[in-house]
Amino acid sequence: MADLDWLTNADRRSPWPQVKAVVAGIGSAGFAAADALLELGAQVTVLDDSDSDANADRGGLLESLDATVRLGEGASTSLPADADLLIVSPGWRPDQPLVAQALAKRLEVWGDVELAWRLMFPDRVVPWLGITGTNGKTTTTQMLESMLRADGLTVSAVGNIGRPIIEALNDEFAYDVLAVELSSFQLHWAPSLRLHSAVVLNLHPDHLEWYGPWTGEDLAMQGYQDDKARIYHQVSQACIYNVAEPLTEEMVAQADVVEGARAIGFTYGIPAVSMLGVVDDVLADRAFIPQRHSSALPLAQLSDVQPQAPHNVENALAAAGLGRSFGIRPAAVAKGLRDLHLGGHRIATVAEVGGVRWIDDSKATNPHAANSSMRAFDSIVWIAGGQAKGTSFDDLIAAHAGKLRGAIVLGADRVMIAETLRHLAPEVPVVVVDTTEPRAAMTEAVAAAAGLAAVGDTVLLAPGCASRDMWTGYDARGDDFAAAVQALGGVR
Ligand code: UMA
Repeated sequence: MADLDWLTNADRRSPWPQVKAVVAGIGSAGFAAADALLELGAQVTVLDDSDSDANADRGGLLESLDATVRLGEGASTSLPADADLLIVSPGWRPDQPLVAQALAKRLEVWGDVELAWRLMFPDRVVPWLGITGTNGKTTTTQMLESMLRADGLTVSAVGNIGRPIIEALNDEFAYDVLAVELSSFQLHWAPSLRLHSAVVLNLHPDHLEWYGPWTGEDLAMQGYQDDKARIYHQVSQACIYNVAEPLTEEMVAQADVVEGARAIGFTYGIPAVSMLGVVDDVLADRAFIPQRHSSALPLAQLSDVQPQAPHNVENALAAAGLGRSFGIRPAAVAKGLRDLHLGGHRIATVAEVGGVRWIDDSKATNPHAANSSMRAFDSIVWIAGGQAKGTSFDDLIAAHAGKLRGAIVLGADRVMIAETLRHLAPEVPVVVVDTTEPRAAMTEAVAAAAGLAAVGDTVLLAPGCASRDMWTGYDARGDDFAAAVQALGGVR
């Protein structure tokens, strides 16, 4: 291996042609990373255990740029002996053989987000506003992007939301700012980020199956929490936390930030000094105004937030906090919220027939998100299930048992959820759908829900689980729900 000690501090100006880089994964993150490294002249090998058509297409493109590409079962079992650097796609765990080999050899191991941070053009360094948390990341990122745009700024929403950050860096025009959604995986593999401002929206068990195998089951939650907390590291302006979740404030207190960075809270209640919150029907800023000790500045009406559920108002306040830390005008917060057309499947009303509301919150892919949904309704027939990803449903069911009129469970972890319901909500009728063909299963679930719902009830698809055991994604699951509800006709 050549003497590449400089790699530890590498940036865009480094002598990349000397580097033999291995990229693990050829999904959107890996492809963007390999492409950027090839452009800088690095020698790139890309490995992926799947030779799907999409991967083969991307592989062909990279080969035409002189990359070496190995696809198919076993492709990632061993690290090329001459590798200097490993770039991992976000979902790769530290204990996977390829990654473990690189770590054992003390190679630099970065995610695509770390690479993007290092490869920013020195003459157009763009501030990053970062968003993480278990739930609400994508919505908050969309809200922030819309607010920044409403202020006349050139912005892109990037990261876990779908667009690799590295791709945006190579856009022809320079951005004023980036709205960056960061997952715990991305934060794990990105040790040098120094964000302008950042928020951890909330923290609840999720992705424990990613941590357990290398932290040990007992420390999985701690590992997840530590990675989320990394977002505050070296923040220069504002560390924004959720007043209702003291753990997020604690993370800020423990963070190593740039001197002068402020801790700013957001709350669904009345804001204290250095917080954003709600006063009557108004979202108000008591953080970014000189008179904050005596007054609050109105930013937007509650009705500007759609859907107007409490957790979504919290998302709007977090986005407003990030935007205000970057100096956007108050009016841009209201305009940004109004301009925003959120993606579907987030507490979307699908039908309202015979006094029963049918709500699609297929985006609720973990128990905490399902909890946010359930908080918004009083009398619920609940459709749940899918892949629970190692999480527990105990707290969720205990918290809402009193308002459940019935529950229908389907998907891979249906039995676990049904058993939890039997223990913690023994009065609630439970229907278990064993069918695994997605459409048929959802049709059965919807029919069972129609049988259990009475006037005044809400049938709520808030699965608390990922959808990939049966569907291609949460959107396909929500679409099947809507189709099955429509097919009921007069519903009830
Ligand atoms: N692979 C292997 N061997 C392994 C594991 C994976 O070869 O042991 C390969 C897979 O075959 C696949 C590739 O690695 O071809 C990884 O692809 P991917 O689909 O997992 O990832 P990307 O397409 O690169 O997308 C990633 C993020 N995916 C994950 O974090 C799992 C996307 O977040 C993100 O939008 C994208 O980068 C751009 O930044 C998605 C996600 O599900 C939405 N995120 C999780 C979440 O929100 O809960 C964290």
